[in-house]
Amino acid sequence: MTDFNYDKIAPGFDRDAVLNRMKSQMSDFRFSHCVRVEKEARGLAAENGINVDKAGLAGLLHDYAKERPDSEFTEIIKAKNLDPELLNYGNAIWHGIVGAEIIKDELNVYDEDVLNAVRRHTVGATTMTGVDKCTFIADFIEPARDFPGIDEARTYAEKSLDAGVAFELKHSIAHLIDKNRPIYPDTFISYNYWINKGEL
Ligand code: DGI
Ligand code: FE
Ligand code: FE
Repeated sequence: MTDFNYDKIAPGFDRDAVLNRMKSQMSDFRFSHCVRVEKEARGLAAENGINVDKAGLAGLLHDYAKERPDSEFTEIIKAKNLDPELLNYGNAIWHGIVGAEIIKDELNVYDEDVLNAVRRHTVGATTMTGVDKCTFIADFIEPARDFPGIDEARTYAEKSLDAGVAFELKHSIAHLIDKNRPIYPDTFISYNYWINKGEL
């Protein structure tokens, strides 16, 4: 597809080298998911007048740390004095919020728009930039996603990014409750904010 222009956002960023690095440290499924999310995020950004390269880079890197061991995340939470409350959760929450720190340290990507989109890609936030929204939604609706509700998710994402975010939060919380899984408080805070916007 289009040329990637990540060097402007993260000077020295070598996409091919990062792809090889990702391929060597995650499952084939996860790797191809990341590449699909990159493409989906770029498409959503283009349709909505948002910085395509920032959305693409965040999409590519969003699950960069997902397959790291728990011990690596807990060490970083302590070493970087991140919110100790994080220690009560697990990989599902850590791979975005703590994963952004790993991306900074290993890939020298310091663009806060990209890092915030990675941090927010699982639980959302009340204040979300266009890049955050594209990354969040692209992760949910990339072409290989198939679950009850995916058609609705894609329809809402087409309607508006805000509707796509609201639907995704509603769907994710309902799914977690159905599976008896704990819910990170920020996920509820995000849900309350986006559902009140009345886009659904
Ligand atoms: O990393 P992905 O699988 O591509 O997608 P994701 O980062 O959106 O979600 C990762 C997992 O986290 C998924 O199984 C759903 C779960 N999750 C989302 N919000 C919460 C959550 N898990 C907990 N425990 N609490 C949450 O609030
Ligand atoms: Fe993720
Ligand atoms: Fe993902």
